[in-house]
Amino acid sequence: MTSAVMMHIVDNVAVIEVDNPPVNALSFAVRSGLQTTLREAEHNEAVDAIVLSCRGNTFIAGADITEFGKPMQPPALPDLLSEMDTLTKPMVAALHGTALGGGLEVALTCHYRVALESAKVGLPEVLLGILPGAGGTQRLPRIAGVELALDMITSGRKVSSKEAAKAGLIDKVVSDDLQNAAIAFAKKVVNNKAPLRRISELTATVSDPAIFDQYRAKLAKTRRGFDAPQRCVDTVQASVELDFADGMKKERELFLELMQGTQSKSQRHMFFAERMAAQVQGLSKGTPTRDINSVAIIGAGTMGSGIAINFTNKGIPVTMLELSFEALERGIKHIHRYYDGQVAKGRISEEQAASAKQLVSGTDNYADLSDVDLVIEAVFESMAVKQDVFTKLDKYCKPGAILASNTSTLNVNTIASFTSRPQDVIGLHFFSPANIMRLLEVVRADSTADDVLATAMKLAKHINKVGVVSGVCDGFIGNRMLKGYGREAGALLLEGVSPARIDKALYDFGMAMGPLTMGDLAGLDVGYRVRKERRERGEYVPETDGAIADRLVEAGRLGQKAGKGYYRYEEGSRTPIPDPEVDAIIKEAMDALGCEPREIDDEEIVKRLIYPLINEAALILDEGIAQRPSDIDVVYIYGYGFPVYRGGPMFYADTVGLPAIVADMEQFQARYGDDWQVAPLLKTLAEQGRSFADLSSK
Ligand code: 3H9
Repeated sequence: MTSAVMMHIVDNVAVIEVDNPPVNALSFAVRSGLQTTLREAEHNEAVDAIVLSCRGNTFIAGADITEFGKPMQPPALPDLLSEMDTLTKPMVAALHGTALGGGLEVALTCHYRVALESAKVGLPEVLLGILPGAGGTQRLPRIAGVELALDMITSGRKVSSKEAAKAGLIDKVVSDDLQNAAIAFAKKVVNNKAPLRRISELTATVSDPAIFDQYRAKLAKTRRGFDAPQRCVDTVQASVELDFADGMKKERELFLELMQGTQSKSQRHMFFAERMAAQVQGLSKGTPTRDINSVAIIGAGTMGSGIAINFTNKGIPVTMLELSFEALERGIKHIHRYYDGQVAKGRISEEQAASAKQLVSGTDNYADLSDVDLVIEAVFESMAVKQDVFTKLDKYCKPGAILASNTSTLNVNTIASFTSRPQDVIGLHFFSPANIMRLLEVVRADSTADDVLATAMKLAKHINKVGVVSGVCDGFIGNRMLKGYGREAGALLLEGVSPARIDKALYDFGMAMGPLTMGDLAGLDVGYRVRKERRERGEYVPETDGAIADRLVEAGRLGQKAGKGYYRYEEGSRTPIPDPEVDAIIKEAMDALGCEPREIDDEEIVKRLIYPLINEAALILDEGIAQRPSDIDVVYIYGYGFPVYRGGPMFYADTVGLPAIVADMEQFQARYGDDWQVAPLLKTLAEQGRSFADLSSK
């Protein structure tokens, strides 16, 4: 017995308890403790049955992910569970919290399962780029049916006790006193002399075997580029076509293959990166936070109303401020429409929608904001407009209110200077659509108080966002990195590579969409205006910069909103269609600038776009704008559609190898000039044989 697993006997029932905070993961101590206590219970004549339960907040939430990639100390989980399957005394798992992955696999090896109403069960391995590797793919279809097993295993979805009980996966649901209920259940099994129900002895059947190919086809679209979901289908199919022992062999083989692959390493990296992002340098766990019970949003446009929904979803009242009545009404209607849509989709009830709508009010008067705890400004991206807003906020808001800007590029220090309380000012950069995208860049200005920053990070989690701290610079972490990405897309066009080829290369790399489709979505006029203003200010902007985009804008092709940009769009459709008119504009620009077409393969297209991201990120790290490389990965995956199976730009750079990236960049520099200058940090790491991961110690 180890201190991670304890056993005591109640009325001839051995109660084995796992105690391994925070989530009772199946570390070596737990596996070996379980092995010892189970053997003891099996051999103890005073024991008639076994209850397996956990202390703390949850039943076992899975294998210990920190042990992955290291040599596994025996007993390995599959071996432990094979042994458990031979035990002759009834075993009952008592489930509370989240019984996930290896935790659910342990429970499925017990003969019965009793769960708290609030408990959830799931096999989320696929989200880590692997598949359940301790019998989950073979036992779940045998007990819960192939359909539910395919759904749960390929999506990683957590299922409520109620749903699990309906599928036969849980035998009894109780509202409290779980351990005693499980003991009573075990005693009943003993008294009734009920046979042991080993799931491994059941048969998995499927009414229509076409379901496997249907799943494969669906996942090829919804989980494009991911290996694990397809392999999950293979293993569930094996549960139907092979006997239990051979199915287990197949599961093992595919599990190991995925575990050793780069995709799983990337996805596991993201699991920890996301949690690491919550740790803010200079803040301790004890940093106080301010209460946020009411929010005001300045600006009721698409962004402002999207931001508002995050708070109303959590029951926090929101006051929208707009100077024009029409704009205010439009914003509030947008929020109401969102809730009506949720009702129509069956996600919430009419009553829930009605109470969420009631949380939204509107005003055109700053004096009405005198009592709110947090204000988020989401107005037009101009410093003069921000100055006007923040001067008023400073005048009307109560002391201690947090004043945030949703600016995506402007200097938050300057914005803070418009108030007499710069310590209360912070950047909260949401990504569109603001109620859906998970990223929140939290911009720490020079004077931002620690408790304001800590409050913002806590709030991010509360509204289901992943907060990442950024320092102040033009574009913060995410948008600043896009500079070279956009530049190279434009340069490739001038080398005769079509928009569709550029976008396809990046889409095939795994990006949610290519750079030009993204440009059309965001609107090409924004960049056009910026370049024009810079030229008018006398700043040097090379003729090639935005050469195509500017011509498109001047031809009225502003992007999706105009029905045409780099592509054309049919009425009401977002599908980009290549347009010969654009080819002609590109040709005209190439002729005007004396550009020669070049043969460029997809590999170069990807390097030309992704390496500038990595290079700019290296500068951002060097300047201390980002706290650590993994934060940058989180920004790109949650905010910019970077494929999670590549782990984010920094992790991807490490998998390619920094010396190889530097060598390619030096070649590009020789051909294209100093835009390709390698960042000092990137060069140094490459020379020293180190990686970005080596910088991620905190
Ligand atoms: C598996 O089981 C494979 C098997 O099929 C086969 C094996 C052969 N291991 O998320 P939180 C840490 S694969 C180690 O903030 P919450 C986490 O890093 C596994 N550590 O809490 C964090 O540490 P820190 C399948 C883990 O309440 C702390 O616990 N299972 C693990 O918001 C708190 O986490 C999964 O994929 C772990 N398995 O959510 C489940 N899990 O405080 C993964 C968590 O130092 N876990 N930690 O930052 C989760 O989904 C959530 O953590 C959970 C709690 C829902 C459990």
